Amino acid sequence: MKLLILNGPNLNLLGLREPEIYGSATYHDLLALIQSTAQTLGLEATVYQSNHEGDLIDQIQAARGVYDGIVFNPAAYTHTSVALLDALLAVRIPTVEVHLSDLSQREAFRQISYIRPACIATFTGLGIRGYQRGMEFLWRYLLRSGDCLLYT
Ligand code: CA2
Repeated sequence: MKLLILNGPNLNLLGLREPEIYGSATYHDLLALIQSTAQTLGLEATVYQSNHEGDLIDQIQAARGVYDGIVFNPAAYTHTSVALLDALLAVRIPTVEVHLSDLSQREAFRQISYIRPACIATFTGLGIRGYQRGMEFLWRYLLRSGDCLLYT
């Protein structure tokens, strides 16, 4: 099983500011958690971060036939990007939306997620543990649905 973990703008700076909102874990901590979760579940995880919307769209398009599932934190593009929604709807790869912070407790403009209609689940407000929960959720979902393209 192969999962693509996609991160949007500024998430590479995780740990450098606003720990009260995003937690104190660094981006390096996040990468380590993703790889240890992948090892535990016996799957392969590839992480990609970009500050550019078009890059993220390219990655989603290229994921077709390669990845079984996507864990996606589009960061600020969550609240603006119909293009990311369209890319996810086009490739139809099971996708889990993840946010470090609890969006329901934040500004009105963060209450809208354009990508949510294309996602099978959302984890929000769990810090970097949300990525682990998202990977576990996809792992179970893919094994149950029999939709896994690649077994290792
Ligand atoms: O809570 C989340 O994961 C967000 O997707 C993070 C985005 C924000 O725009 C969304 O509304 C919610 C911000 C990403 C910036 O990440 C940093 C976090 C800490 C330090 C530097 C960057």
